[in-house]
Amino acid sequence: MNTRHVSSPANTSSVASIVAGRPLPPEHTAGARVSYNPARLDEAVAEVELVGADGFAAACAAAKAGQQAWADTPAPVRGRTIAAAGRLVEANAERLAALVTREIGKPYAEALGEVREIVDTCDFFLGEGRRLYGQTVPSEMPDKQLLTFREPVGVVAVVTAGNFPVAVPAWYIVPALLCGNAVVWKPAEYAAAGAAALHELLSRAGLPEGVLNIVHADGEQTFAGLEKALAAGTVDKIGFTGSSEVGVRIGELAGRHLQSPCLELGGKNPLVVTPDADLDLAVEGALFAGFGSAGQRCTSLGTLIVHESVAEDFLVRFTAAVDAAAIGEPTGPVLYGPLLDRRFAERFEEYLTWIRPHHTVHGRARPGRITAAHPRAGFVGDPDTGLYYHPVVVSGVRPDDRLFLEETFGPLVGVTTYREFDEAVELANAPGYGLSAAVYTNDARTAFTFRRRVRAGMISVNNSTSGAEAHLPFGGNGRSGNGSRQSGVWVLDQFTRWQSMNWDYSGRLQKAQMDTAET
Ligand code: UN1
Repeated sequence: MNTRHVSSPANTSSVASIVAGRPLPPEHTAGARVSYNPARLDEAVAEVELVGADGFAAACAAAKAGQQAWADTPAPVRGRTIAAAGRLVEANAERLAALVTREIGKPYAEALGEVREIVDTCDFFLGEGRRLYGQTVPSEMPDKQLLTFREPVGVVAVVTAGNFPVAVPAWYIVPALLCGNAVVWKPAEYAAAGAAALHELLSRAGLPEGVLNIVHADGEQTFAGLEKALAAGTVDKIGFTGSSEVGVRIGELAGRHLQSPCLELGGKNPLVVTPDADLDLAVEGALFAGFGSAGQRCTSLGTLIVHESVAEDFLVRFTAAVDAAAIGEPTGPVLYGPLLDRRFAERFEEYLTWIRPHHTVHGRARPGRITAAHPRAGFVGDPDTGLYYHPVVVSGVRPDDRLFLEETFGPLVGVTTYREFDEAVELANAPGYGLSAAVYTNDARTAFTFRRRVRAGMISVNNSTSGAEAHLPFGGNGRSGNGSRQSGVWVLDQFTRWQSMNWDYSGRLQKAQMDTAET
């Protein structure tokens, strides 16, 4: 660890890029930034030394140099290393979760759940180390055997957001390592301390030098670094979780090098409440989906689509639940705490300004009606110094509203109504994302029709849009991603390439398509 910033208070750590087990040399330094506690903006959590594009590329080169030895390690042995990493994370779960809470304001219970998800991921991939199956395939010719193998792709560059600062990176890092790849991880700068702590724990599991590296850099230097590394052939796969706008840029960059990245982007996730739904259950699900993590999950609820016959009743119950929710100091039992970082707070404030009455969209005047706003007095945190925001419910949201179309990434839920089921499906698909979608219904036909017709990677029936489990395919389509999937066995297709082998033991040259055995 770099210890240059000795003037920092005792509980402020110094965070540097660690490549092949050592801090990157000073010539790569390109500025610094501080990560703050969003509940107390005068409290620095970490001073983060940033590197430039050359530093990023140097990390990729080091990863390339270390990768082959790791790929040569038998997969079951790699699995045991992953398991050891999981045990280290488990043994340090409270410490890591507390750091996550302090650095990004995630309620402690959620932060602990996030750490638990890393352990679950390691548990899952321990077993995969003993499988990582290939296939034996029949040949069309006699005395010939066809086989398939999974081979690591090489170096995986992992670029992650800070809303799930440890679990989502682990969704990439753990399977990528299990598959025999080396990793260069670039976490969000505002979540660098938690990332550094996770990196340190995973590194202690016994990975060979250069196999797991962490680089702190700003967005533009990361792009430039990726470009250099792609040109040098030292990055073979990019895994990116973040906004759809940045995802498009990553996709373009990777495409120029004929690579297909793993893109997990934003969402405008609908939750449909049908007339036969259990309304109290739907209220509970919508509250957690919309306001859990302050609405800062890519799977957070965007728009409630409620059948007009139950809309009024639902809205009364929902706003009452929102008003009663505990919001504040994230170390306590709250629904949500502060927003992640100033950047997100500023963006959220833009939406708040926009929804004030008489703002116009597409040239037409349309009032935005706030039907629920938490009284400031209800906060147990310090709203003057922390990035705390009222929960906002906006009813009467129309399909051409910004609020209907854009991911707001904050404690804001739009509500609209529908008459026919087809209309609900149309509204659910309209924003063009396709990550997660939920329906509350007690009718199996409605549930399965919804699943089939809503273009989302993940469908929930009578449950929240958020809260995906660690062993199901995670990912989306449209503006939510390029169809890549994380988690479970499905992610193996991201971090391995299929190689086939044909072995002819006939003692003669058999020609495919020409010597095919007659039937
Ligand atoms: C994200 O917000 O980037 O579904 C991922 C969930 C989480 C993952 C969210 N387990 O809520």
